[in-house]
Amino acid sequence: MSQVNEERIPNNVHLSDDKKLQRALEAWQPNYIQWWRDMGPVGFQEDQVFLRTAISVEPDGWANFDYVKMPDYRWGIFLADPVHNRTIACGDDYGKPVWQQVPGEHRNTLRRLIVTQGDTEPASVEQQRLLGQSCPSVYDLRNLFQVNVEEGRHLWAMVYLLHSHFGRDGREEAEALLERRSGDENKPRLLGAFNEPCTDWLSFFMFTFFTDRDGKYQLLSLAESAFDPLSRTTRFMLTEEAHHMFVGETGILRVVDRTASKMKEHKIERPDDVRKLGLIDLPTMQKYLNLWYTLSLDLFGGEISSNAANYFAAGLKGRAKEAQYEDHVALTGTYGIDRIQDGKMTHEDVPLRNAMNEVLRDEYVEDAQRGVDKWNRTIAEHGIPFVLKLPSRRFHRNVGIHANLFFDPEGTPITKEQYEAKKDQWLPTEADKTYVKSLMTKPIYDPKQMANWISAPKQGIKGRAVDFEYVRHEV
Ligand code: BYC
Repeated sequence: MSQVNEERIPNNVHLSDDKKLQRALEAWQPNYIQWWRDMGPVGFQEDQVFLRTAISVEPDGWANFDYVKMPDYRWGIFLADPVHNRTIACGDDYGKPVWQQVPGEHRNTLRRLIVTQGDTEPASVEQQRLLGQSCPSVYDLRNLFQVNVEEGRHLWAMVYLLHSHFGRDGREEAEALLERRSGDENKPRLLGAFNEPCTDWLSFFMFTFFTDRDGKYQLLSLAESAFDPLSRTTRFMLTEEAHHMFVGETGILRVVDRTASKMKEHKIERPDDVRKLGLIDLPTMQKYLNLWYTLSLDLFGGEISSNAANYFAAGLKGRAKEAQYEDHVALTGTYGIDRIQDGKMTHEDVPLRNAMNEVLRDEYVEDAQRGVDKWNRTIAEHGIPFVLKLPSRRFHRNVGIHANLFFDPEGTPITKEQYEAKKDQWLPTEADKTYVKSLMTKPIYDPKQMANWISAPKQGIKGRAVDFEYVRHEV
């Protein structure tokens, strides 16, 4: 193991050269571990888990796979290598050199963006802390913990920036990141979706597919930041994020595959008959999809946003893969938005900068559709006439111009009464949640077994078999 990794906090940022910063982070570390023990996965803390740990940013050797007890995980600080002569990717200062330090005029805004990003990471661990108690297999249990420890590392990534660039208020924000709690009325997490319960595995797979994908797009957008340390840290976070979305995409694929194959085998179509076999029926999956997709759409912020315009103008956030666009200043274009005004659907052309949240959401929707298409191909391969659909982005929104209005999943405006009357067909009901949870009351800790409601994965992790003992759990 390299010298770097023998330090108390593994890093590639020469932490030992800055004793003050090193001491401050080493003082935060025990509080973080305490938070992990209090709010991380319930149980399993003394088990050996086969986990990937980031050890460098080298493309062909960045991770080490081995058994580790979660509280001993080596959470480290890794920034992607600097890009030589990197210049500002967008906005008013397009083409000027990027900043290695935070400019005074952007200090508050940058701190807020970093805190918002940082807040989602522990929030998701808190949301998922009970899932180990109902896992469908040891393979899935390990993937859950992999996601959890890496969200913990992403918190470290943001806390490093707060400590190294924002002085005392940065340190205070780092403490506050360990104090807010997902779903707590008095000290909730900052963004809506991160206060929603995620206590069954269908929700977990939807979350890692839809909500982690918001993470991907927000990180892509922050990777374009003129504040170079933020760009470098988010670029490396994206490497880990890919696995989280894989967990969601393949998780749902396996649920869909299991249900559709059994529907074919038993020649059944009615959801009740599917449930009699202990499987998750496709209309219920559609409801969970509707919920997590729309909660995740909210995470992009308002469609028309002066915040987004200011971030772009200042070069704090760009569009995903900003280089793919021709005009990086975006002062002239407009973006067409359909919205209800005075009770009527109207069309509005918004200055492009103010629509940057919507531009990012467009890319997200397209990417999400690609995964849904895969699920549908699997359903079709079994000859089942059912298609999962992304609902309209106006449906069930709590943030932006469609919030507090009523639309059906096709995006057609309806009355509150019509919405209330149909809501149970579109979103999971208490009865649906109870049913889904009833399938997961007995966790599977035997590596040779898989829950009835999900197919086995095609392959295991890092060349290991699917039934490898990914978690050595003492029952
Ligand atoms: N819930 O102009 P607006 C991830 C607030 S996920 C509650 O519309 P803006 C991960 C907003 O703060 C990625 N409040 O929005 C995934 C503002 O408040 P003020 C996380 C919300 O500012 C899975 C007001 O509404 N990263 O990494 O353009 C597992 C009007 O704001 C919400 C980031 O989010 C909401 N959903 O955009 C683990 C990146 N949305 O100013 C991890 C950093 C908006 O009126 N954050 N508000 O007090 C940002 O870039 C922006 O803050 C947002 C909002 C895109 C979130």
